[in-house]
Amino acid sequence: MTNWFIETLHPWWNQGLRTEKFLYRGETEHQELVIFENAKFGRVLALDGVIQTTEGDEFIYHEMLTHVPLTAHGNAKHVLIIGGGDGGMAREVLKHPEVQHVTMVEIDRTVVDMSRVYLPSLNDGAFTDQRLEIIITNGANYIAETRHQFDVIIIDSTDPVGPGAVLFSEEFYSTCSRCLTDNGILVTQNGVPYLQSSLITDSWNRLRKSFIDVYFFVAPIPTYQGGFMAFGWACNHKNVRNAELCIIEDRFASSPFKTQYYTPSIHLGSFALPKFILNLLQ
Ligand code: SPD
Repeated sequence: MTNWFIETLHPWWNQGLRTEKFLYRGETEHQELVIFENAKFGRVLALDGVIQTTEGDEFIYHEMLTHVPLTAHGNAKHVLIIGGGDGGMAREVLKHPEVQHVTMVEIDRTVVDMSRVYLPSLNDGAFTDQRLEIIITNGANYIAETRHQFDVIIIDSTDPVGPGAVLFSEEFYSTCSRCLTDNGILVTQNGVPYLQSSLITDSWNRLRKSFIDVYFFVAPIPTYQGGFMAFGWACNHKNVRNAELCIIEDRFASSPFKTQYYTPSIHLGSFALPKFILNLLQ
């Protein structure tokens, strides 16, 4: 008999991935965690029935949410990741030699532990890097209480349901703004605009209350079905986003690491938004 994992994120459109084998299935303190194998995408991690990452296409998401802000900043020494329990975001951030310290605040210890066991290519050594500090707590509480300031804050969240909802709130964005250094950049996962149009409109309105420059950039990630995924960009300086291609190219050339999706041209091009997405910024 063929088994399928049916993702039921959207009320009118389901996505099915064939399950060759289940590696883990259980209720954590916060959510239902499932890890299984699929012949095309490799190992797949889902939370509360929603696909979070797959070995096959995770590189697009993790590269874009790290190399775009870090290369645009140019000298990010202190980076905060909210979420990121699978380790993919930390892996990409730590490719930047200028980064001195990464704080990863993940609410669910079991996601970190099971990703370490069943998805080792996601962190690929990041979990033993001396520059990484993992804190298990609620990201919104952490940011409200911390006295640290960060050059880049990356919100590697789930969709805005359950424990992830607070990470899309006006209050959370305002606290992030206070925790950024002068040229600091906040980036967020903002859903797939074609299917989750209210996410981008809501974040657009909420982020602009706390930041001078707010915009979005996009990338297509196959298992986040429905076309482009949008990533939020928020900064208190306008010129950080508008760095010229030659500057991004020079910075990228001086960092000797490999990518599978990110290039300086993709970096700039990802800010060119299709009209139907621009129409949502109102
Ligand atoms: N619709 C699912 C969006 C999931 C985004 N978060 C993924 C976490 C990967 N590190």
